[in-house]
Amino acid sequence: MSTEQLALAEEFQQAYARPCAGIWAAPGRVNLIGEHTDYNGGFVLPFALPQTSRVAAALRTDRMVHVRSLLNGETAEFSLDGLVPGAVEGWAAYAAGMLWSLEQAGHLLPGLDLLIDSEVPIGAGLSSSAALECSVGLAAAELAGVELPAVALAQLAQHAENDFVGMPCGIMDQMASVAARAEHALLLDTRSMRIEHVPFRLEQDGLALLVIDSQAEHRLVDGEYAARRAQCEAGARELGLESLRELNDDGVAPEELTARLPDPVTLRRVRHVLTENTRVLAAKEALSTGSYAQLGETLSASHASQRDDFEITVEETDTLVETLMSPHQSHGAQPALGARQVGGGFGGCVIALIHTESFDGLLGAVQENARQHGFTEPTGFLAQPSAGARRLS
Ligand code: GAF
Repeated sequence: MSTEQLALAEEFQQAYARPCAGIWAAPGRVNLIGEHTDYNGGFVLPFALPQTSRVAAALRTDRMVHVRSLLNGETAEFSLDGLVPGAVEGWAAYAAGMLWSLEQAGHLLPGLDLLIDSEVPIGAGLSSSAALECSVGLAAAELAGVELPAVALAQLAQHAENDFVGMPCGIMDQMASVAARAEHALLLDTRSMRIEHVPFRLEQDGLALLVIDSQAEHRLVDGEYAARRAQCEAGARELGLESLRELNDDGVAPEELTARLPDPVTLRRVRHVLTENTRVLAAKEALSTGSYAQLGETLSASHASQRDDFEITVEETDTLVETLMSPHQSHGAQPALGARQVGGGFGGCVIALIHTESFDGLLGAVQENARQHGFTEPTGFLAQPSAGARRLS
């Protein structure tokens, strides 16, 4: 056991006056590209972060669940009997929802004592909620003797988030958390659920992927995400399609949409999804062939499409992207090769493909720029594509 795992096991012992049966972990993710395509049957290309949600767990002999978080010191208690959406709220709803979802799928669970810790930044668009759901799901399934393939676990976690928490997300975050591989990005076709692990090692070329938390408030359960999803679904209906993905299958050019979608908002939303799916496949190709200039351009084009067509960026993230791409760096750094906002939108993180030696200079430049604009100072780190959910001990 690592020092961190020992510390979590000791905390469990203190909280519940008995040892835990094991520790499970599930990572947060960065989406390299493919935003708001997952609920449109499209493509996404995320990778897992080294930062995980970890849960120490042990079975109980009743049907009660006690879940404690080391992040805020709070404990929630509920019974699995009569557990319904709305019965548990706040952070604990993600854990309760996962257990509810497992039971809904016919997997009868015993009671559980759970202790949760996490390094995944919360509310930054790095999927702290999917990491929590998947770590709890993995722990509960294993302790209850339920064998679940990764895709089934991800789908149950999505069901928890959609129908217990009330966030109509797609499947990307949960799939990235359970199925990612170290040093690879995960190309996922969300319609067929086919996955391909794409080698993603930038160091050998002197490049790195910078993640910058804009610190701009990022809230997804407040209606904008659901509104975008509804607009996409309405667009598909208007075009007589089951999902907007079919536009890519049919080789429709973005310009052809203008005549078919008279409402300008619907036109912009649909155009984003169509062009973003094309960009995911282009990014995968660029990654596979080491064409980093092209990869960078594709990332920046994704940001522009999120800003102009999907309208989910905010001033803080637009400014971050502009600063990262600016050739006039005052900190002796080369501009990024490409940059874009990641995740559901309306704040959160920006990623940038950068020359590794420019890390300090670029971070300094965006921090100085944020101060000038009166924004909260952003923080940043270099992301390492890491392994998916697993048992640690
Ligand atoms: C959030 C959702 F949870 C994902 O399913 C996905 O739609 C993403 O926003 C946007 O690409 O992370």
